[in-house]
Amino acid sequence: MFDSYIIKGIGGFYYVKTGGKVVECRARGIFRKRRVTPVAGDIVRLETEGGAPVIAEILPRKNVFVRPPIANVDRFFIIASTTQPVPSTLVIDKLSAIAVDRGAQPVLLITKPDLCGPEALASCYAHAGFPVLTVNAAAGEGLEEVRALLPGCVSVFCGNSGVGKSTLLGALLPELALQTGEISQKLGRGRHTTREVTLYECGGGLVADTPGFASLEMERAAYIPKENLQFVFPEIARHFGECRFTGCAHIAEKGCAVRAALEAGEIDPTRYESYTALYNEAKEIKEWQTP
Ligand SMILES: Nc1nc2c(ncn2[C@@H]2O[C@H](COP(=O)(O)OP(=O)(O)OP(=O)(O)O)[C@@H](O)[C@H]2O)c(=O)[nH]1
Ligand SMILES: [Mg+2]
Ligand SMILES: [Zn+2]
Repeated sequence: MFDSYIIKGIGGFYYVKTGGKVVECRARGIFRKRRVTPVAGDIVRLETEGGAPVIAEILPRKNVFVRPPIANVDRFFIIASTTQPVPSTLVIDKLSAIAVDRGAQPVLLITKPDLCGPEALASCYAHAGFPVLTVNAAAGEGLEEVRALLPGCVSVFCGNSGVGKSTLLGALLPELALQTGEISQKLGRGRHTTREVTLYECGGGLVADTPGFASLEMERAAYIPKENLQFVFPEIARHFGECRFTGCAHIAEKGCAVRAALEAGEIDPTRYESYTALYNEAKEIKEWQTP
């Protein structure tokens, strides 16, 4: 897809796919001076320094994320399991809001439908305005729907530790033989939690497996000003300009079209709860605290 791009970075070394092969290299010192960290997904220009390849330039990024560290993302598959771990709609909604804010498409991907019915979680997203897929990797169910979204795009699998990101990637790329983690059993021992972001060629696009997180805070780098939050919830954005008051925050105002849509069942309650939670969080962040 790209000429030369970073597939993985570990401890100051970068693995760059270029001309059909992978080269290990360092980055020019200038990046550290400028406080720019190369990340997976970066499109780079290599030069030779003392006989070894070095990253000399990072081409302009479409977007860049701190956690997971990755650039030029077209689509985030936000992966949530029906149970083990129990899904958090707030975490899903934060991730989808950040994705939309940075020009990437969110897709909710529900795993472990064999353990618990996916309907409850899927119904929260019935009106969210982005795709919802259910996948059972072991049974091969739902994989075609995932594959259909891969060509020509940089996709990222993100979500809590143990939801099945690596398992899904392994089902899409069986030749990879990715190691996945056994949850609960033998705590620590024999667990293969993904440690770094790695980009794989998959189905005519690039897919990143990422390490999960135990909790997600709205990181400073991902801060969305409260006025912009209405635009990153597609089902709320749809009502922009319909409220009685311009500048309506859709919290307690009279004549609010968003609250009317909520009461009419056109916006799902947990999505609206997440909107208000993020709005109140954003209200607390002072301008000088932002990057
Ligand atoms: N029952 C069931 N188990 C699954 C399913 N998908 C994954 N698992 C199991 O869930 C556990 C965790 O899967 P992983 O793929 O390692 O999860 P991960 O999201 O990559 O986790 P981290 O790398 O820690 O972020 C493994 O034991 C998988 O076998 C599923 O659809 N059903
Ligand atoms: Mg993993
Ligand atoms: Zn309103």
